[in-house]
Amino acid sequence: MFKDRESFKHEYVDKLIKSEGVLLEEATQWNKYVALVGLLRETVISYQAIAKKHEVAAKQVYYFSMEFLMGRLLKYYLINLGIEDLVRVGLNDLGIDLYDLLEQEKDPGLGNGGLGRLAACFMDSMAFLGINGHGNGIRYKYGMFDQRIINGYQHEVADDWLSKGFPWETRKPDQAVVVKFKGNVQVEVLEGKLQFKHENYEPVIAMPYDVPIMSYQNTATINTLRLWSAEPVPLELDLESFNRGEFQSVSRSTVESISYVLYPDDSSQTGKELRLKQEYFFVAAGLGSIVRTFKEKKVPWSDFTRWVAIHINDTHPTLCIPELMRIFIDEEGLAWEEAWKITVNTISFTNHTILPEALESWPIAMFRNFLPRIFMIVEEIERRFLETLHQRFPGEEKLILKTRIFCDGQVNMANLAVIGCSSINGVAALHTNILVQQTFKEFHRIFGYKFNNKTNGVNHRRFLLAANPSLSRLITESIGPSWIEDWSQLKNLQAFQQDRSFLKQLSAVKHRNKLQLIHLIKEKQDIILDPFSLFDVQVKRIHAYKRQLLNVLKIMHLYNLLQDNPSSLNQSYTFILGGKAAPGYYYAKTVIKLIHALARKLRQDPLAEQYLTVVFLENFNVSVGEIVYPAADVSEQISTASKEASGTGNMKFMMNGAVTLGTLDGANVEILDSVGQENMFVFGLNAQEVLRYYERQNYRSWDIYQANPEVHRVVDQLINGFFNEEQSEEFRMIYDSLLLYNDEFFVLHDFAAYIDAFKKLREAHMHQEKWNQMSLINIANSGKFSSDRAIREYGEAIWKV
Ligand code: OX2
Repeated sequence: MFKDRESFKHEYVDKLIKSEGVLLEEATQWNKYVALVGLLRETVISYQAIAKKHEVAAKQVYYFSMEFLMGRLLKYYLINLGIEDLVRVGLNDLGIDLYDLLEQEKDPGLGNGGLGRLAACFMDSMAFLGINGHGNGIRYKYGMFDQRIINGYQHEVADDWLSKGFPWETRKPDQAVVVKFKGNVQVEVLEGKLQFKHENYEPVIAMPYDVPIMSYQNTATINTLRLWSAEPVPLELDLESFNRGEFQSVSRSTVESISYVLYPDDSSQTGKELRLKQEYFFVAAGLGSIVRTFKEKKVPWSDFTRWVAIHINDTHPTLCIPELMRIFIDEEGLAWEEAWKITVNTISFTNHTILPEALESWPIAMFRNFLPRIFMIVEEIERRFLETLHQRFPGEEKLILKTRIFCDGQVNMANLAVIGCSSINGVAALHTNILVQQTFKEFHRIFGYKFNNKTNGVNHRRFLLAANPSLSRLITESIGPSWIEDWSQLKNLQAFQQDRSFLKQLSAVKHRNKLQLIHLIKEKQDIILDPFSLFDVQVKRIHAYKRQLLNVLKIMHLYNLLQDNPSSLNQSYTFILGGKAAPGYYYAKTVIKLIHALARKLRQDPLAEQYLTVVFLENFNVSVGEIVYPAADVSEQISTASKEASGTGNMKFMMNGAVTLGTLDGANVEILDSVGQENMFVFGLNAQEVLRYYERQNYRSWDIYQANPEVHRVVDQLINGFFNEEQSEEFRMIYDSLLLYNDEFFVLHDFAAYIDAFKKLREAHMHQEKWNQMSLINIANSGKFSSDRAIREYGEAIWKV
């Protein structure tokens, strides 16, 4: 690309003039940033053009997801292109600090949490492995809100990430697709065949914006993330059909609202009209463009599955099933049977949660009103499905009830997804077992062959190589650089277990990374932390099942120990928590306030101040994560067993040498398998025990409260003025969740075991060398949690690429 530093400088200054219209001396930081991105983007898309030319015909994978939590791209692409140093030095010659330009980039927050970040990691690994895999999603005008904390309360600020533009994207008007909502369907018989004519609909233009996806040093596979934005149809475009009454005009604001904002709640389904519109919008747009591309091949429809795989990320894009059927039948004239066979064989589905409140369903009347033709198709899918069920399982009413698409006035999207896909996977072994044995038990009898596990993975090049350069350097010096492209090589670090000098360096790296985090927290929140303190971190969405509350109660308990005996803690602990609460989730917001109340209480007590610090990291997002994971000593993964499908933060921490304190939930089970009991602190009920309690309904949190004085004390402190005399009612809701509502997430049950595990952890941390060994073993065994491993499995077993 750039021959040398001089040619880079030349091209860069030229780019500033040609694209930004400014000379170097006049350029703002933003101009300088845009020019650099422009250069990189052009380079990457020119690789794409060349790759296309040489491309041997290959199957294309389309990953449909409502969320892509990409994080910043500039630094990462500099690394992938292998030009970070050249660019840094070149810019420096021009009087520009690369760091300042990196700071110009907004963090594109088009996702809530794990699900969206997983999609982003998968995009990278597909490009890395040479799979032609493209993302299909929504270009939300406003992504995940920015979290501000005022007096301990969360405030949401709109994330206006596009205000100055997003220089990585290219608008593609020639590839726009028209999406049709509402209206009515005329059925006619033409030459003995039924014809369906959609009339009076409300058209919306889906405008694609493409972002090129390039992974580490692989210039032969440049993929595309295509994000759709909703625009009104210019009437003059098709005045005749408008005059014929074929479609209705819709106001600009109604149309634009479709891609206006990301729903900021990943744990409950609200059944809102706008969300249904968003789902159909990006599904219809994506499939429209896939079919258009396929038709250029001029091969028969029966070859569709050979060339195309469509993956749906959770149930949000389930409308792919009826929409693909609609295209095949109404637009391409295929018979139902053939269309169905192709559809099922092309589409695969990942489930990410068993929380009942997150499983999507739509009121039938709303669904029919917005998507009249799709509704007819879903009805027919169910009719045919029931027909086969009655034949195969005569008289099995329960089985039939549990697998219906239409039930209790709702359209059940998970059931539609299972019926219409060839593969359904869970995201960790435990989660998949629960899917098969509980959530989709009946379906498992019908379609056992469809179910499989694909344990999640994370992009180790972003979360280790790029996020933790000090550790990456140490690893490369020790085992060579091949781990960057081959995750299994990390295992070779195991050989350094007894190497004192290595372990010392490892601990020095951790110290350096802590200083970096301390710097960030000082800058952003004006709080000063002690780098010699143990950093215990829990960063993730705030949710009752993730049990940030359990962590808080633990810290309160440590405080109580200190009150009773000032010499009970012999080292200093820093508890770092962070994460966003859904704006309407009152309980989660109260937990944030509680964390702040505790932080204040500790700050105000001179004794506690020496040993215990609590910090709430404001506005946790991908960029903040990249600084936090490398600095953690302890990774808190303490969800109620069975509730966290997988977790991916657990993997990012582990890769960076943090030791896990966790329950046997989600992928923690597999982390334990990898590192062994001596290198992880496990506690609490396991999934089976939790599920048994739910089934038998024989858990009594009150009994634990009565029996355990330590539990009694911290629970009382929630409401007895411990935090603040005047506002002792503030945390009543949390108190009630534990006692009045019988502690749905077993916080009190697991409290004693958690305290015990933490005590063991504290003891272990006293032996520095032993601790560093544990840290090393975690890093050495984290390779299997690379998304490269996960995507290889998806590619081989599901997409057949
Ligand atoms: C999350 C799950 O809660 C988490 O356990 C998992 O690691 C992640 O998806 C990626 O698979 N929304 N977010 C999730 O599920 C849903 C639904």
